[in-house]
Amino acid sequence: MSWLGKLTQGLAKSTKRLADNITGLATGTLPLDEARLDEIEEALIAADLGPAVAARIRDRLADQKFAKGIDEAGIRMVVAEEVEKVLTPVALPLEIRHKPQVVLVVGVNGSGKTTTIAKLARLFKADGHKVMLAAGDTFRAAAIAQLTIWAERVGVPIVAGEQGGDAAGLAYEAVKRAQAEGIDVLIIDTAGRLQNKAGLMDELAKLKRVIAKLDPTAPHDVLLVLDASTGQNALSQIEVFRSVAGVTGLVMTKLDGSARGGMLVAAAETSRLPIHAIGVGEGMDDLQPFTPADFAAALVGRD
Ligand SMILES: Nc1nc2c(ncn2[C@@H]2O[C@H](COP(=O)(O)OP(=O)(O)OP(=O)(O)O)[C@@H](O)[C@H]2O)c(=O)[nH]1
Ligand SMILES: [Mg+2]
Repeated sequence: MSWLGKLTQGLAKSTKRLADNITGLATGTLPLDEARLDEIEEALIAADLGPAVAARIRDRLADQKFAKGIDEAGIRMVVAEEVEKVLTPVALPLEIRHKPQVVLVVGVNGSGKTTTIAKLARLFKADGHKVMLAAGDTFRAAAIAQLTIWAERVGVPIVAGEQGGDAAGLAYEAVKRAQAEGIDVLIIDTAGRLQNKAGLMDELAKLKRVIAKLDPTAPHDVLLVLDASTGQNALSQIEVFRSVAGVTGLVMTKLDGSARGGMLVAAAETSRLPIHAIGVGEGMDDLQPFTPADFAAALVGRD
């Protein structure tokens, strides 16, 4: 299936949620009165687009040009246009601009960090870059094993140590090897224990400090992986990780099978951080940079 097909299929639940929320809101007295505009605005907030985007769409629907009426397809078109406007400045693929470029991947447990790393490695490798992975989540033995399996599957080298080992020390070794071996992109996995914010902060700060000894400009990217299905919680994760890790960009995963794809729009609107890629499945090829127009059309269910 094509990426666009996967995106559309993946967003099906989100599309349905949005459609269900606005169903019936276009019919009735015309022009759209305040009460109905309020209902539409609430429906858009309930579809996770965020209050600011919902308010802008409401303002547009209040325009005189809709005095003769608007149907549901018309509302969907206005929503798609606004969604595209929000996403256009932030839909930026991760660019390789250093050698080796050190990419640190952070996020809460289960958000999809390790899988995303494998998918990114696959994308970079396909673009002809030499990729290396580092198993910086030394907290769980399973995490090291999982990344090792992915490295084999994708066909890239991995630097891994013992469970319980020092993550910063491992990252240091990985950067050193990447420099020595002419690697283009080094992607470092990390543990995601958010329950202990102080511990997480210490570990990430130490990791960054240690690799900066080998390259003062590293890490070049700090990617926060967000699980779309966590809904509004994703917004607070952005705030926390921005302050503890200096996040430079986002990846949103699990847009497939979640009804909360609208979160991507709210995350873009509130954080203004680049959204480098989106995940619509568990396979190696299920992560891609995205085109705002395609995402917006898929979200509102428009061809
Ligand atoms: N459906 C779907 N599942 C995904 C996606 N990305 C990751 N997953 C699944 O989510 C689960 C957790 O992914 P991991 O990559 O292990 O997440 P993690 O952040 O590394 O988790 P920890 O190492 O426990 O902190 C796995 O079962 C993945 O297959 C996605 O885009 N779509
Ligand atoms: Mg992991």
